[in-house]
Amino acid sequence: MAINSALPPLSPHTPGIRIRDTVPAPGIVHLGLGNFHRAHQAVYTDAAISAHGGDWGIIGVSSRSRAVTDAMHAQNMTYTVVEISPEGSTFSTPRVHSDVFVAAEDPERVVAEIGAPTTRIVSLTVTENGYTYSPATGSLNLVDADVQRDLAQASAPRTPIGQIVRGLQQRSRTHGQPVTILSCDNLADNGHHTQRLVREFASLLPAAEAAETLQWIDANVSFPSSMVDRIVPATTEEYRQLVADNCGYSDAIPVPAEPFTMWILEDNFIAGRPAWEAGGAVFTDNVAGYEQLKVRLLNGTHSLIAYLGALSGAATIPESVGKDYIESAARSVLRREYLPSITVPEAVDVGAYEEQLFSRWRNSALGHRTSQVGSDGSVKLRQRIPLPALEMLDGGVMPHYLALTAAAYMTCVAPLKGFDPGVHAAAMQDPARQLLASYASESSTGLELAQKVLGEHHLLGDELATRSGFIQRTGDFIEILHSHGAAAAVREAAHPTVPQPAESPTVS
Ligand code: CS2
Repeated sequence: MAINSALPPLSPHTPGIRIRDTVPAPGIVHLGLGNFHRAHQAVYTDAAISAHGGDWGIIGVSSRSRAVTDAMHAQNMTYTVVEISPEGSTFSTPRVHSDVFVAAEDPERVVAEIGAPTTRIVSLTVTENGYTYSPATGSLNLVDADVQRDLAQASAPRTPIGQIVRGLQQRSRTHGQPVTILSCDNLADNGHHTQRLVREFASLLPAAEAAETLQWIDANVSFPSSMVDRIVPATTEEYRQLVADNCGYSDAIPVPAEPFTMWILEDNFIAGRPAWEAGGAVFTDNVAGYEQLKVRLLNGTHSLIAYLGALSGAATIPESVGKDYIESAARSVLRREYLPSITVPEAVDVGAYEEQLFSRWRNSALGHRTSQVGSDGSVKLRQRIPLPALEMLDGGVMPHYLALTAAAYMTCVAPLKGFDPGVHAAAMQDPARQLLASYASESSTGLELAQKVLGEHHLLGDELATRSGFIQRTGDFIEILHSHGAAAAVREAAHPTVPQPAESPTVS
């Protein structure tokens, strides 16, 4: 992986870099050692420890891959964060990981680390998909083989929720010290979402064990919500080269990131926390307002940009949003369909927020891929579309652009027979890809596909599954995307050619 074998590898002794000379003692176990964590929470933690000290080192757990853990060991727990903007790049080298390892290689250690008395926070960036919840119900996905296995056997859990519950049980049975579970993923109300799944898992254990575990959790574990925001693409050879050229060392695992970063948290840490405000984190009682703002305006709009872009041949988000019709669709879904569904926090100027989003998306130096944002739509869209869509439908208005988002997603990952959505759509990964492809192979029209995916499979939840007008509209857009392309579908969303009286809410 080395770029230039003549260059020394990055280490704390590399001349000319500012870096902590010892790794901090651990206080946090983090599940999900991907790029996002290393460019976000790790950077805030570095600032907190630099400003105020404290044993808040992070034990980073990668679920399966050794790529990051091997390199972190080889580089003495450090790596480069490369802030990329069209004006230029800046480089920094956080060093906050006390240790890192791979869960699949040492599953018992995950439980032991979560259970250790030194651990006061267990944080997660495991993506929407890592929570093993069912998009249809929002509850634990009991048909997932790993969930079933983790419930049936106490040892070597594989799912993050299973690992957490087994680690909490260890705490309750040994020292009994309280701990905070901190979700840092893009899930609406992520603290409560995680708490619900953890409690649900615990409640499915054998009766006596379930009661004891739940009681301990309720008294000793806090689940603050947090809103995380920073665009962090995947590492490529180009970024390794950039580091080599600018820093004079070779780093196998640099993390590219946009300059913008934001972290809003609920201050509910039962066993203490680092002074993350030193890195700019904001503690507030209104995390929910910020989460909705971010998950809908940023992430929801991002999905539409990714799917329409991929279908238009755009490899990256800046290339996609650079097409006039995609920018116009993005602005419309943001303003007309996502915005009315949220209460904007008082401190936020929504016009400025929108402009800032577009300028972040246009950061062409960053090369954020449409296939990356488009991946895992089956679990991401469940967080983004249903609530705003239902609110509009209940108010008698058809959310055309949200239906277009769902249709563009299906066209990318489950196209009808004979349609090739292109290489960027093909590169999108999705846990439901195979299942949706089988629905597509049994469908001959867009409507049939939409009915199967939304109506029968409940991909966007139980409630939207009952809204035939929305499903019909999604089917229309699938047809247009297949026959006339993304620009035509955007025209149809802007000037619908079919009368669309939105249905009144279904009576249950
Ligand atoms: C993106 C996010 O992949 C996606 O779905 O919308 O990863 C987005 O880049 C981050 O949430 C920005 O904070």
